Amino acid sequence: MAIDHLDRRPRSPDPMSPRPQPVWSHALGRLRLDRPIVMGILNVTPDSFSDGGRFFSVDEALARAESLVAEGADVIDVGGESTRPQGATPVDAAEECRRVLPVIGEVRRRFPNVVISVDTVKADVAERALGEGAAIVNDVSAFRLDDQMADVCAHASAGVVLMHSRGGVSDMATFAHASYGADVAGEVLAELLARAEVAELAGVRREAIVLDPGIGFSKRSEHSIAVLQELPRMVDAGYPVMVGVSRKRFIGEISGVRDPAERVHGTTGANVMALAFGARIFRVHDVAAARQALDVAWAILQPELDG
Ligand code: HH2
Repeated sequence: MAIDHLDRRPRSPDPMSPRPQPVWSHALGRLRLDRPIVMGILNVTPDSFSDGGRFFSVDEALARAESLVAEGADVIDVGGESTRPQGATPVDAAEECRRVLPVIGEVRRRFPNVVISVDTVKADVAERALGEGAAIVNDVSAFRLDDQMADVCAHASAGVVLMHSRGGVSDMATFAHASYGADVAGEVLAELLARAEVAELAGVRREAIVLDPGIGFSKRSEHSIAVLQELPRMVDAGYPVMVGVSRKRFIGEISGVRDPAERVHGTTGANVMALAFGARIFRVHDVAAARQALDVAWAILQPELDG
């Protein structure tokens, strides 16, 4: 029975096979994807699900950014609007700009070597953040919620993360739209590929696009686990893949750990599996743990180190 179960598991992509895109191009250059890329989360929000309110002032956010860099983050993802599962409070573009722009500008000045992404669904916010020194737009709606987003990203040659979700900001992290047929991963992939087409038609270059299955977004735990199990299918679509498993609900449900801040070990387990299944970019709260785990797992995955 155990063997049956193993036999049905999707295989990880062959690490020897050439990956179509070894780089991720963004507004200020390129990130090489020949090692795991760690994206540290910097929420400048009063209500994020696992660290809301902790880094709300500019000074506090900068101190946090400094730790993320010291712990080995390649990218800092600055977000000013929460999508927390309990139902987030949408904020307008002016308030979101007030939260993120000073932080982005200052992080850019103090840490010129770190790449900054802005976590937003609004084209206005993205455009102004790119003007302050962000190089990547991380859109949890994959350009669904703002018609101008694709144009803004194309015009700035921004790197983009197209994350799978359904619904609006206030319900995308709930189960309101979590209905799937038998092939959850196939549905998620098809919806994401349609968004990638929209992006490319607007002029976003293919090598600027990263796909993210949107763990916990419009997904029950079994849906999140299904898309992670079948991550190689997403990788085979030819775009680099990012995952955001950090401290999420499915880890709490599997482990029984209620406090999100205590879910670092479960996060590590999920990230390492995602790496083996072909993900290359990892959005995390706990950068030091992810850096160490992913670098070690990556070294073990390298064929030239075998035997
Ligand atoms: N998850 C969250 C927010 N942004 N972006 C991408 N690309 N992928 C994710 O999985 C993802 C994301 C939710 O986590 P967090 O930022 O900690 O919480 P909040 O939405 O409350 O700010």
